[in-house]
Amino acid sequence: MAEETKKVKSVDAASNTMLEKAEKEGISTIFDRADKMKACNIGEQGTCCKICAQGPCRLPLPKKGIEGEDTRVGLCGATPNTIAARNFARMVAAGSASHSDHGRAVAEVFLATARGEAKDFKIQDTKKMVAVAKDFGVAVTVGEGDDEKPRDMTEIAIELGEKALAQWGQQEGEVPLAKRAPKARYDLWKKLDVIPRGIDREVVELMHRTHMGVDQDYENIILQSTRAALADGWAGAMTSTELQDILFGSPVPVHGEINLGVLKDDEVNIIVHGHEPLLSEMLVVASRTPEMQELAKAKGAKGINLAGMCCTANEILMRHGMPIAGNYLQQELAIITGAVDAMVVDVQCIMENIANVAKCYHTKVITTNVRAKMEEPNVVHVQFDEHHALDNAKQIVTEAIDNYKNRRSEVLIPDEKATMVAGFTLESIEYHLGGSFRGTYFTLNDNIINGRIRGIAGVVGCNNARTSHDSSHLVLVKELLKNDVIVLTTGCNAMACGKAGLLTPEAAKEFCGPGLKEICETVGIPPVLHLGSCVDNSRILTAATAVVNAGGLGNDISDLPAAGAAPEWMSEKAIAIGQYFVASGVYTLFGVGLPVTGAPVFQDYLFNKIEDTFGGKWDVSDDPMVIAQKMIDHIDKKRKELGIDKARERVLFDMEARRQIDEDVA
Ligand code: NFS
Ligand code: SF4
Repeated sequence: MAEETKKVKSVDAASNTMLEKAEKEGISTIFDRADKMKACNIGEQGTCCKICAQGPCRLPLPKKGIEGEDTRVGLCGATPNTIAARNFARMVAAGSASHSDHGRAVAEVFLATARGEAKDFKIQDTKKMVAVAKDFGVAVTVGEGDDEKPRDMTEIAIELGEKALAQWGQQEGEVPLAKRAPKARYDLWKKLDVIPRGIDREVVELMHRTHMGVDQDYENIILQSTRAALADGWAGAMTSTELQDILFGSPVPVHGEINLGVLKDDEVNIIVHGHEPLLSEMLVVASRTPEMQELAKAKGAKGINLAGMCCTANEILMRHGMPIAGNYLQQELAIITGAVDAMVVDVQCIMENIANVAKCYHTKVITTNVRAKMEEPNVVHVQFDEHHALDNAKQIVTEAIDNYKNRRSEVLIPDEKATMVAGFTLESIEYHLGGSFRGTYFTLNDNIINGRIRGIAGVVGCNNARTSHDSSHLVLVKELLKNDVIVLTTGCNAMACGKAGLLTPEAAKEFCGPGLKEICETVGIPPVLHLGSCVDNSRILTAATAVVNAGGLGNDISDLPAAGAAPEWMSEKAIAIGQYFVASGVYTLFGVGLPVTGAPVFQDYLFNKIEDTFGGKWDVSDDPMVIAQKMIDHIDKKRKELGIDKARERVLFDMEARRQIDEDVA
């Protein structure tokens, strides 16, 4: 672990205030547990196999390293490479399953809405629906020639819903959105036979192949991992993004506020935490009804304050400008303020310990999804059902209002909150950077070609309690900006950037190199564009494709001066995302560490050889400055290959400048 990333628990002042309060009140948080429990050295290397009862077979690297032939094998003879590849593959399967099952839930609600069975929902963006319907092969007109006219919107919606949902159970052929990739990429996938046939099928096959005694060729395991990962990025997750936009409205840039300071002393605070925006959309509606507002006032509160946490937060921010209380590592800390009257959770990234922390305060934890229950007695379950969505939402808001009076002593809400602009999409980037009349990616490409923008970075992903909260995110993003690399962000990185003031147009002046600064100031955009939640990483894929299609920067995503990173990753979803980025041609760097070090041959495949196949590859460093440097070097290499490398000098940092950065984040 790089020293500077371990120095402090968090670089976020609001979080540190809450950690002090936690200590004073004797509350255990993930930050304390990370200090006390060391990660397992063998698991960290990726070479612990526990897929059958003859194991766990543990194959750590010898202390002295491998001398001569590597003779390590498990009971069945599995090599470290097979074991690490299987473990890696199962992370891809779980990650892909998580995003995709979210997508399935969205598709089901979409279809129910189209059929008029989910009365509280209404399709918001019919223009986008028509565009997406075409990609799914749904007819959008009827009649021919002079008789051709637009098809009935309800019919389009129902057929789109059916076709979208059919992707999960599809057994042969291809998932429809794979064709959205640049032609060269699509052809490559076709040649390699990695285009997903159906979403569930690829995850099931990957689980089968990694069962005891099946696939024993790490390259072959990674091919199927690729197919499962593409079933996430270009099918399950992409479908979530598209149908959420159609159903709830495509985001446009909005102002919002972020950090624990958005909680209010004198209002009912409800935090929605998790990932699926289905219920939270309804909670937005419910909390704004006069009925609920009056009830809150009758119980002594000035109003109802709905704030988000983790990706659910990104969803309601993007579409409604609702405030965000914090990212992944702040979920316990929000409760410790003593001001959260209800924490409403759906699925994914919900720490089991929030129920324990809630016991020490008055906070009511409410689970809402049958897939994600908690056994603690202080947790209430209100099952979300799309057919009664508004009633469910009102019931939850009422629970929170009733709980307002139960706040115990010492409420402490940190002062910190930052303003930000979020809600960028494929479509809105086109609008901002292309102008409303031209409306294409040409202008962006021009500015990449002329060197004002050096390249594009996607910086995404989680927080991880093994590193200093938000630190690597910020060091990396600031370093990229200084070097004129525009940053696209999602997930918990987006929130880290928001808290640090990087999601404002004004940030350009302070943080960017001269070229990027000029562009951001002319166009009036922040240098870091917030594209949404983690399923919205699909927006990065479609934006990269739009850049390829606008011309002048090669024929494929792998030709672009672009790179991706997840400096504080922790979730299996991040591995699925990483693999679909690599398979889409992106150089992808992870922080913290990757569980492959115990299998040097397999590691070399992921970090080097795989590039010959996909034009993208994995890399790792726990030092965000090293990640930045590698991304910039890669961007420069691609610029050179494209013949647009003239007059670009990397800003070199002397020790003084670097020390300054460390002080800034500490
Ligand atoms: Ni992404 Fe979002 Fe955050 Fe990581 Fe979890 S909230 S889906 S998985 S921790 S970025
Ligand atoms: Fe051990 Fe092989 Fe069983 Fe894995 S599959 S636990 S290596 S015997």
